[in-house]
Amino acid sequence: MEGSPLESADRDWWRNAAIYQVYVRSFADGDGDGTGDLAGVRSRLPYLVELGVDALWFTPWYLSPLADGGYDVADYRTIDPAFGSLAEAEKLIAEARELGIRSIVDIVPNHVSDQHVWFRAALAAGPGSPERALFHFRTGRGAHGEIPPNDWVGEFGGVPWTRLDDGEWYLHLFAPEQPDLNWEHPAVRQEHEDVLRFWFERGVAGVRIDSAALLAKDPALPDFTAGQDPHPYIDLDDLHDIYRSWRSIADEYDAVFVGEVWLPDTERFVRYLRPDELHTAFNFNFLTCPWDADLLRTAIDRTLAEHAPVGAPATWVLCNHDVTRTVTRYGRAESGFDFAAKAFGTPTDLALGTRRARAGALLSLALPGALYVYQGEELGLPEVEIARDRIQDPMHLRSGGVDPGRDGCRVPMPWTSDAPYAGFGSDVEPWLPQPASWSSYAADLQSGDPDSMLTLYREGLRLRRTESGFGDGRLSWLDAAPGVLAFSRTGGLVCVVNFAGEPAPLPGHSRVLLTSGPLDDAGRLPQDTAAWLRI
Ligand code: TEU
Repeated sequence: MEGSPLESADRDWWRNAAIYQVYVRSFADGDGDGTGDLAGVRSRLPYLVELGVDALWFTPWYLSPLADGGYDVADYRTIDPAFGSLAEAEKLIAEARELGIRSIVDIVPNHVSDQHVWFRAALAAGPGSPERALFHFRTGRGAHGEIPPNDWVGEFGGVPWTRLDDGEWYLHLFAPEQPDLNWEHPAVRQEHEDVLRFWFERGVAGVRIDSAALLAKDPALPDFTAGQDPHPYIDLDDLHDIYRSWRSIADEYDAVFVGEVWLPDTERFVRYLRPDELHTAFNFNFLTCPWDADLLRTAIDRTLAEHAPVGAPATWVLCNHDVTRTVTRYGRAESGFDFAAKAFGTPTDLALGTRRARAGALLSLALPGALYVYQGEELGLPEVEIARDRIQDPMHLRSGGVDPGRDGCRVPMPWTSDAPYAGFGSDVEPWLPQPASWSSYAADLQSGDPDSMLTLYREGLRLRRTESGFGDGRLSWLDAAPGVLAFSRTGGLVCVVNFAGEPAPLPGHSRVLLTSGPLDDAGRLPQDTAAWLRI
């Protein structure tokens, strides 16, 4: 590890950070039971140090029935026994810190598990009780209350209301096991502020806020007719007051937020990033953008232009646990991402997708701001088409089996090519099946291979840390042929990406730092290839 110890490190680390997303359940299995766990993460810390990331974002590791992979939290102050214990989480946070890696935990404020003590109490207490006021309970419409209270469609499809035997309905924007909290209730606000402190006290450097634009609801829970403004539950103004009070707590601990804010309207999006609100938010416009020079340039320009007035750094994300993996997406005719367009059996050219994902990696590492890498992205893992009878994702189940869901990007990691279950660590078959090809992606094979995705990421992240010009700062576009993007950062650092059919000549008087693939015999940059240069 180069650089100074964390204690004296730059308080602005998050403006440039490379943050690695650990989907704990699928990262590494330390106890052999088929499910990834904290022991597994601890055993792989040396790998993460060698990869060269600054922080780890852990998807929810709290007590949970795992009806939505842990985004159904039964108790924020307990680690799920499938993953380990609170003492072990504290150890992991401390060990990572020793190695120069910060930790970010995932808070899910929109809803809790139906097994959370609050919801169980609400069910037991019955209609009209103060316990039910923590959630959104309503009577139904129709002569016998048999019609849901409003016409909303859930985020996972279907009706986001479930009726109880006592006749009342409760709201769940996601699965029925995820009842939505009532953010008008002071106890809901108080509890979340306490939970933030609980984790900040344990040394976490940041919090990812799940579904950050959904918590506040119009208390009338009105029907939603398309185009209605404001929307009854997306991006309500009340949210900003909640995040301002969270910010004051984070400031006491020097901790930071990253909001999961899915809003295509960038102007609305950056309101969450005003100086007294969230530090950062995921930039999904970049993630959803097709592999196309003009569209990506527009997405980059809009992102930078919208972030500038609030002074927040952009984040660059190509992949996470909810979306089709990058090498697969970029290998498809429709290379953008759209939840609604996911389908079984979509034709994919993995060689093409891999080439583009390599170029996309160098593009995103060179852009101004912070960067997220989702576990397995550095191995070039493809999306897996999971057999229908093995899919666990509620998104699949609630779509009536039409949507393949998100399990295909959550397949347990391959570590060792010649070990059972590709070295995931299990003695039994992991919770999701790994395809036959999995061991060919194993980290140990890629480690010694100069042409592997892992080597590209290691080298890219190393240069991003050691060379000047990367991270937060300015970007200037350079003249380039159609279908080629070229920009400079400070100090003569240049990134060129060729999306076009014709090989692109590289600027003269430059030294090549790294390329995503070989240059041609004339030293030109082939299609779907990126290069970093120093001029
Ligand atoms: O995802 C939220 C999310 O992806 C949706 O709000 C999304 O905008 C919608 O499904 C698109 O129609 C987070 C987590 O990342 C995800 O894994 C969880 O399942 C979800 O929240 C519920 O907690």
